[in-house]
Amino acid sequence: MSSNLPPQAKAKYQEYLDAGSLEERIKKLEEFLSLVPKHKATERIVALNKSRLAKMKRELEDRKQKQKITQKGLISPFSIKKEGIQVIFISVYHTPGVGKTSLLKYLSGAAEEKIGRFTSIPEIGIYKYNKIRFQIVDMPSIMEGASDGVGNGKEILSQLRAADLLCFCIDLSRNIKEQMDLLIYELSKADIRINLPPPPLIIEKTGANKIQVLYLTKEAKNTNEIEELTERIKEVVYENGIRNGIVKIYGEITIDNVIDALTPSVVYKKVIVLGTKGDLPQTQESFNFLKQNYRDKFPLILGTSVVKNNFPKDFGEIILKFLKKIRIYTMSSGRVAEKPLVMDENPSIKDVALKVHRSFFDSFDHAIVIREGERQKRKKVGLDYILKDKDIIEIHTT
Ligand SMILES: Nc1nc2c(ncn2[C@@H]2O[C@H](COP(=O)(O)OP(=O)(O)O)[C@@H](O)[C@H]2O)c(=O)[nH]1
Ligand SMILES: [Mg+2]
Repeated sequence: MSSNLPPQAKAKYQEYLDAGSLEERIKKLEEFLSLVPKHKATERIVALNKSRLAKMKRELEDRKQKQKITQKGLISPFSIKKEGIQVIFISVYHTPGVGKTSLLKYLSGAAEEKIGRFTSIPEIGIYKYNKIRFQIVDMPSIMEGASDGVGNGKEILSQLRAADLLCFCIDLSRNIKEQMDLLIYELSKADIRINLPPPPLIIEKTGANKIQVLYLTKEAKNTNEIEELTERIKEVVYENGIRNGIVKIYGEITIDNVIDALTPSVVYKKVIVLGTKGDLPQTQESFNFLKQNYRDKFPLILGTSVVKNNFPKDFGEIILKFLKKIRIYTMSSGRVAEKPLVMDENPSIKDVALKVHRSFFDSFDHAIVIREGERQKRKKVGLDYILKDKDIIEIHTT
């Protein structure tokens, strides 16, 4: 163990070495890492131990997966069958609550009788916007230690991992920093990365008996100390039990990105912030504080009040835009479907054909695309044609 570590960190490292169960070892090593000051001299130790942590978490994940298979049939009250675009409301525990169930009722009409009462299991409602269905999930709130299991925290956090969108519901009449920081901290401990794209790299196992690092774009090469980074990457990959592999890098990355890529529990989630109870005194100041202090990490922060009926009328539109989703309307025999297909942006005709039904792709001949506002409104196109939001398409088969 390096000599430039504080004594508490060294003691914690010993506890990690002595720990028995895998869970305990993970916990101790996490605590150790939080005690290590982060600077140049400790960089290597931090990276190596984070990598060890990633490996242990992978083992734990594998074990859980096996348990899940053997425990089939046992359904937790926290598990939610996904329908449409899933949006989860989450907040910090307070009495009375921050207003999640009230928002759910406002958007979907569900769970009215639960307003003002602590909801200990998720409540679900459907919010419809221009024929698109959003499944709104009102989660029980979390408290400090949730990521360690306090107050069903593990079950709650594990549900967040499947969501398409998370909404932090922040009571504007209470301390903003306390609520935001607790949510950010517990989610980060549960390996949920907020409003970050997955890092541009993949790790592939190969036959060759070595670890190779390839920088495949100009941005990827744009790192000073590239040799040092390469060495570091090889170390952490090796530490994870990978003896032969290729690390392909497509953009600017850090060593932490590589460790995240080795940690199966890491997920990347989009989060918006909903300030609630905006009708109460002093909430305008709180809302300004929220925007000023958190806008770097949270590009979308909205103030609301169900009491004043103050909520964006185009919430569905806002969500689609934030998630970079678009709508495609299919047409058959000249009749346009009311309900759009919701797709990731820039889909090709091929993506749409496959989504509708495989047979549309197999026997595809051509498609007609109708795009409002275009000089040539109606176009005959092939499988590679890229679509835009609100395009209407008719697929013709042979
Ligand atoms: N003034 C005000 N009170 C609200 C608002 N939304 C909810 N409340 C009240 O806050 C309390 C908790 O609401 P609830 O929806 O149950 O919160 P939850 O625990 O987060 O689900 C209830 O007494 C609600 O009537 C709001 O927009 N303004
Ligand atoms: Mg509630």
